[in-house]
Amino acid sequence: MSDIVTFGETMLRLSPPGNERLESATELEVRVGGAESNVAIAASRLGATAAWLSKVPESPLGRRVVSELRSYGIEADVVWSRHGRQGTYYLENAGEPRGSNVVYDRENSAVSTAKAQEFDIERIQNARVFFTTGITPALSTTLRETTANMLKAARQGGTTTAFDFNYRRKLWSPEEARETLTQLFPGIDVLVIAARDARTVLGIEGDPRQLAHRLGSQFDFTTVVVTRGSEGAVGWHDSVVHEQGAYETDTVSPVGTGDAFTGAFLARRLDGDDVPTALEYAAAMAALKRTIPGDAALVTRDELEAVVAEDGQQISR
Ligand code: KDG
Repeated sequence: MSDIVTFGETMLRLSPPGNERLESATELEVRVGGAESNVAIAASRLGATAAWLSKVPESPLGRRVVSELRSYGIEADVVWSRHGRQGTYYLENAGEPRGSNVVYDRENSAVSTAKAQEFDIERIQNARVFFTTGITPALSTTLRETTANMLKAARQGGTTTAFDFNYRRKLWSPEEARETLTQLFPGIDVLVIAARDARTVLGIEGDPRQLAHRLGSQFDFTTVVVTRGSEGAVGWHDSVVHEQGAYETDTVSPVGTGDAFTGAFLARRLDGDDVPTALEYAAAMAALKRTIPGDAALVTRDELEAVVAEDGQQISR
């Protein structure tokens, strides 16, 4: 039995060194990344047992993804497929004003055909938390149904369901995302949503405390966490709103910051923390992730404790 089971696509990530442009790069660094496995890794770094479910091509590329994730200590419980490809993304890194650029090459990936019945659903039903994101249903109509079925199965088994809204504008329009994701809301206990996504996709503007409260009461979530990047996060639970500032950090790589935050939040909640304490650890984990290249938050518990203990580093609360 795992504390947390996640489901989604993990891609190969190819990035030119430094600030090189993709169109002229002569080398590409290979890593792996995907929101749901990033969350599993972050949670496992804090002591949770974590499994990632997916469908992966039986190919050297698929094996690369799975073996790398296993090397980070999470269980990769995958359906190996003879059809479909390994999803890939290219990442150009640059400072402002260019910013970083993501190019997806993930159509017809093996996971896009994954059905709930291909997996051991008891794994989800025996877990304490089942987690997926709004990226998964954006990948195919099959995955829309699979995501809904997995959330339903989790609930039937008494497993807490957690979901990061994670709107990806390169995968679908705000209207499509709103229509699909709000249909999933009744099956979700813990919602994590960026204030930016609430604005773009749900059309909800304004104060993040009111936003968290409004989402929480309107859709019957147990917990809502609204993330605000460098402005921190707001958590709504038991009708009470808690505010958490962001920790100062020297950013080496922002990719995966939100996943590090969510993985830590879930792991600390599973450990018995109340929402404000879990938010504090999540914010510290997010800051530490930004100092680490790659998608995964390869943070130690001692590092996290040290950052939280140095309370003076917080820029706002
Ligand atoms: O959250 C980080 C993710 O964006 C990255 O790991 C890639 O999962 C990914 C996606 O679909 O964008």
